[in-house]
Amino acid sequence: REELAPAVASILEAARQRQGPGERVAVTPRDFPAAVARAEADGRVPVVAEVKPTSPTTDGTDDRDPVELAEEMVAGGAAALSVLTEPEHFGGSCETLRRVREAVDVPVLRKDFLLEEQHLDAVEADVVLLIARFLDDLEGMLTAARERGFQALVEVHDRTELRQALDAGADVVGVNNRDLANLVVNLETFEAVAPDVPDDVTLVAESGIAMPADVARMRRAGADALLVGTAIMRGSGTVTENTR
Ligand code: IGP
Repeated sequence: REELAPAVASILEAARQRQGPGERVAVTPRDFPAAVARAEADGRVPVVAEVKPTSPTTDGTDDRDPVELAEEMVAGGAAALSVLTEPEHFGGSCETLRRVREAVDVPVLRKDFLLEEQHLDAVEADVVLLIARFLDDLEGMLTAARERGFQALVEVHDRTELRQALDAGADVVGVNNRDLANLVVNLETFEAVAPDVPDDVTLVAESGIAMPADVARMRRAGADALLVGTAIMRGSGTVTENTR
């Protein structure tokens, strides 16, 4: 296997240890592609606003109430939300996700390092993140996610992973501008992968979107939606103010 940044290796190690609760969930999801299309039709840039208290590349932990933040993000126009549930490196929790999903009516993505089927059983969400790079059996996980009612955002970082995602049947694809091997962000990542994504796939640009020029750039390159964490957490929580 490839060399990974120590922080990422440690995240994966912790994720492998985690046990699912054993009880299979059955969700009726809020439709993510429809929420993206609705935002677009309303003249809003479709933003997936992320509740991320901390990360391996962030200083300190944001201890504001995640539910209040989530409500502000939705009031500010977010088409959907992403909530970190990884506890040790991102300050997330499944309980936070549950409370956020109860408080808002937009689709909520569960952001975590889900490596096995049993990890899908922890909590109800509308969309789960599946990171192609870390999943040997992506198709199996995609099927397992769908069996439970989830939609899946399959995250890729290059065209090889995109091919794997499409072959596995992904219909929502995220291109992570951050390379999980070294944690470096480069917006060219999205630009290199986007041309190979079929039109009927909902395409999300992830990470490193910090200002309006980045938004415009990702949109020009074909992003249907933008996943923004740090830039939104840093500000007051409203999308319009914080994608500046
Ligand atoms: C958000 P940023 O640079 O706006 O904070 O990035 C999101 O893309 C990032 O949190 C992320 C992530 C992940 C986190 C993308 N893929 C996988 C954990 C796991």
